[in-house]
Amino acid sequence: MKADIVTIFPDFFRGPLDYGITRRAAEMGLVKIEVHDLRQFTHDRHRTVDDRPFGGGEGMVLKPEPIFECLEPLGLASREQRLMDRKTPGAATESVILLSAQGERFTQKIAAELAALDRMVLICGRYEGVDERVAEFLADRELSIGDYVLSGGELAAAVVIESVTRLLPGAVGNEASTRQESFTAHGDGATPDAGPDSTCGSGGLLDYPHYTRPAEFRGMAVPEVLINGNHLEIRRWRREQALEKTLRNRPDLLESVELSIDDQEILDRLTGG
Ligand code: 6GU
Repeated sequence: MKADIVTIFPDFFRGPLDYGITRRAAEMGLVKIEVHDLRQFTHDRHRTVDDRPFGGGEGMVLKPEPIFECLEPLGLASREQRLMDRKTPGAATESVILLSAQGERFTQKIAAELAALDRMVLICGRYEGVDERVAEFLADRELSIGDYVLSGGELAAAVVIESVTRLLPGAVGNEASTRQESFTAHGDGATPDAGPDSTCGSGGLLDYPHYTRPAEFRGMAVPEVLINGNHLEIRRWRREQALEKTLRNRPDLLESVELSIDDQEILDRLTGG
């Protein structure tokens, strides 16, 4: 996978992508990340990347010309071609993505879609906005990483690259571990080799709690069930804990998850129903 980042803060990315999985994946050649400095595509003495909004209003808007000119030498297929290739099995796939608070919400499902691409270009929005012609005529899609305001798309680009990179085959030591964590819904095409499993994977629920040694620490004990080694009981306990945590922290996730009769029984008990 090739990942291009378009930003006015190229130095920002020296930090977050130089550690852990992303660093290892880059060293292994699984991902090649290139950062493009938007100011290098300006032509005036002040290297202007933004301007005042037509129609008036607060703040500055990123100009379209440097962004379009930055992408031109990348040798991408046309936007029309890219959108067609996305639906053609086996076609080389590229995607140009604008990161902005106005985008579609980025999820694990979209991360899995992006992990199947040959190349993604991430354009980091800035200031109060980006000239809309970028979203309309240059980018294939617009993504946001959540319902809060960031002053730029740089952190979002790092989030997207980290979550996509760890899905590339070979990037994470134990591939089963990426399959069992929170938000990995089975059977949505995100994890083609993982069969549905009501007890082992978290299947769209939040992950169950984890413990390691010591078994007792400052009077805080690890749940007895995990120490006894009864694997059936451990599986049941973890499922129950995952359901409880999801009910408490993310009840919205329960709407779109497939629950077994046992799951429903557990939930009824937890909600006193
Ligand atoms: Cl991608 N950009 C900005 N500016 N704010 C955000 C965001 C992106 N995602 C959530 N908030």
